[in-house]
Amino acid sequence: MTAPTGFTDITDELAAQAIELPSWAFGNSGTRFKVFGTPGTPRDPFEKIADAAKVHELTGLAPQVALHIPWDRCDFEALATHAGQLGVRLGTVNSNTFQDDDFKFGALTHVDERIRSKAIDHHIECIDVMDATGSRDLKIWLAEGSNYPGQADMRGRQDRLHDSLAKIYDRLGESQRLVLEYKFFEPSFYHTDVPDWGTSFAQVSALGDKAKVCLDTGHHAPGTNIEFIVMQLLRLGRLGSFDFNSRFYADDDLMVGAADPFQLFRIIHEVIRGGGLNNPDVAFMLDQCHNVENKIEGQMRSVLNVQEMTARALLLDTAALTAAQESGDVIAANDIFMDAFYTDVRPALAEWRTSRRLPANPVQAFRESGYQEQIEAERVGGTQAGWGA
Ligand code: LRH
Ligand code: MN
Ligand code: MN
Repeated sequence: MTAPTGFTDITDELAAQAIELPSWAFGNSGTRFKVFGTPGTPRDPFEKIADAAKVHELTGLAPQVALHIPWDRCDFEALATHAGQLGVRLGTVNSNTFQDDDFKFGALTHVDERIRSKAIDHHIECIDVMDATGSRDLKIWLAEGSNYPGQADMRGRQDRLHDSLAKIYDRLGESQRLVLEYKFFEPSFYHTDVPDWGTSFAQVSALGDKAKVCLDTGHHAPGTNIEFIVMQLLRLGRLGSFDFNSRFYADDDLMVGAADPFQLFRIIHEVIRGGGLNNPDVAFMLDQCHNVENKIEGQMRSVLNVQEMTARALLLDTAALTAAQESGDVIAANDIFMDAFYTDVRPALAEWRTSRRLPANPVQAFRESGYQEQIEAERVGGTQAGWGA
């Protein structure tokens, strides 16, 4: 089996790659129509970490796990110790202001000072959790907005958002960060208070250097050139993290690289171009739900998809591409770009994994490991990801 030209030159970058898994991907999830229960589903955060550690053990790609508060509320020091014993670390802490009746008309943007304080306090609690777990990033996604024109004072809400975020920002430790995630719709359908990268950028820029933007790939209108946004945020030094997933229609939260591998390739190309690959300032996270597929396998498939598209993007002949671009040779430039995308790196990656004492085929190794049978026998009454809780 011959590896693609240049494969040996990219193995250091591949070895350094680290992707953060979401704890909620291991819980039961579904749509507003039905949440399917799955045998073996974790009953608590400790079991979610165990499943995440299995993904890392078999792929070598996922050393960190993101938490969601309140879904993962527990003894966080014990959880961090448990994670360490299983060879992983606790990562980003996600706040949640979307499941409390008080926040029906807003949380950080609410007109009522009492409600805003409650929402700010929740974020302070999340930073307390970060202190206990040693996590660096607080990720804020807000479900706030309105459904009808005239329902809300959009401008007033923007001002209140700034005031609330500034209070949260002030509580961050020296090496902690805040990442603000945008989303153009849902659960609000007319306006969202942080709908796009520009709003997130404006809000985080007004806070300070420890505030960055989180880009969730499923949070854009269909047809959006997401790699352009990646390029721009890296250029501006404000890309803090990715929530990777893929989508056909809306915020589908499907396995990254499943719906549109070419888009993932294009995004990673811009990450590399902008110096964001294996750069600690840019966290690679997954934000997915596995409604019908096996959750551990779904997470494995996802990190392997990211790895595959990273390898292809690293193999791009950038010198030839630049020459073609600068000489105005449109066809040659596009050919060079597509050559990298069409390179099948799977056999080379399988061989390289074996050389690092990882299974050539991690999903098959998982199926042969007996882990799924073991958790199905041991865990009775698994919990939902939090969506239906
Ligand atoms: C919102 C979102 C956000 C939440 C997660 C569960 O759609 O992407 O990141 O924290 O889903
Ligand atoms: Mn997200
Ligand atoms: Mn989402």
